[in-house]
Order: sequence, then C-alpha cells, then structure tokens
Amino acid sequence: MKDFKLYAITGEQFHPGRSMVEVMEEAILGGVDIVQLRDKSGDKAAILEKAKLLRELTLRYGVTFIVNDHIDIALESEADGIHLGQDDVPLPEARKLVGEKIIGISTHAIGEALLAERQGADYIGVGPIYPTATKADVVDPVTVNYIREVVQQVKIPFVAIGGIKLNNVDEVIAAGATRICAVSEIVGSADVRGVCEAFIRKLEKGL
Ligand code: TZP
Ligand code: MG
Repeated sequence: MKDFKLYAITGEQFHPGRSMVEVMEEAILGGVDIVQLRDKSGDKAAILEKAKLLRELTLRYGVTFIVNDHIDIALESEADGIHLGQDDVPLPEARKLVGEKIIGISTHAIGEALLAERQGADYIGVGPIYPTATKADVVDPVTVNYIREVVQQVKIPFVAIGGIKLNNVDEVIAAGATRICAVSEIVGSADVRGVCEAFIRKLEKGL
C-alpha cells in the first residue's frame, strides 16, 4: 500500500451541520492521506451511499479510502481496503473476500499485532493510546508503551490511534509512531485543515 502519515476517520456526530464530504475534503487539503468511513449505524444502504461519495472524493485527490467493518460495502464502493477489529471477520477469511485490497487490523496487545502481521495484514492500528469517548466499549488505554513494543517487534506499518490530540501527539511521536490517526481532534475542529496541517508539521519534524 501507499505509505501514509495522517489517517482520518469519519465521525459525523462531531460536526453537526456540516457534511462528511465537506469535512473530509478539508482534512485532505490539510494533508490527510487515508480516509476511513466508520459508521456504526447499521443502515447499510446509507453507509453504501456515504462510501460512494467518499470514494469519489478520495479518488479526486489520490487519497487512500478504507471502509470499516463492511467488506461488502468496501467491494461495492471500490474502496482501497477494509479495516477490521478483533471481533470482526478473521483476517484469513477477509483476505479471501477482498483479494489484493488493503486490510488493516486494530490491535491492543503485541500478540494481536504479531498475529495480524503473520496473517498478512497490510497495516495495524495501535491503540487506544489514551482514553477516548469516540469508540463505544473501548478497551483500557494501552499507553505509549505499546507503541514502543510494536516499534521493536513489528515490521508492517502501524498507525497510533485513540485520544490523540495536538497537545499530546509529541509523546506519541517520541515513542516511535510515524503515522497517526485521529477522529474527534480532526473532524470536530472548527479548523479541520489547520489541525491536519499542524499534525503533519509535527510528524514531519519527528523527534
Ligand atoms: N479505535 C480505537 S480508538 C478509536 C477507534 C476507532 C477512536 C479514536 O477516536 P478519537 O476521537 O481520535 O479518540
Ligand atoms: Mg469493526
């Protein structure tokens, strides 16, 4: 897959009155290079419609597009890949369905990370680093210590996620993360583009 630095996930509850496409376009203009559609509503028809809109947007900018949970919607919308959690379809099964598409896997412990790598994940999510209210039933924060373990033991790309803000991302980068993902800090901002640009500046500077 194309490498990336800043990964944005949709969260419509954080931008009442603004459309998802408008917010994500601003994020892309700010430097986001992966967009994930994450929609837990269960309304498949509505999710497919959103997927098609985001597919069109991301193609226009040459940005990678990932669908959370729904392999069928990823296929139908011609997304670049899917993102799956520990309780979703097992990776080997997902691989049979999506072929060469990108598969990302959420991990919360080094055993999960190593298994995902062995099974052929294209990237892993590493988190939640900090407490977050964005995800229901989220596990306890793994802290930046888990980033250090992944840096030492995992070779595939990883993206740090969970409670990451402009005011704590320095610690995440210092622990070894070179790719970060945020929901509320990006899409909930009055200046989506500015927040993304600030994240990118920090990631490019490294530590
Ligand atoms: N997976 C682990 S934490 C999380 C997801 C989808 C939510 C991250 O949201 P925020 O608002 O960046 O804390
Ligand atoms: Mg899932």
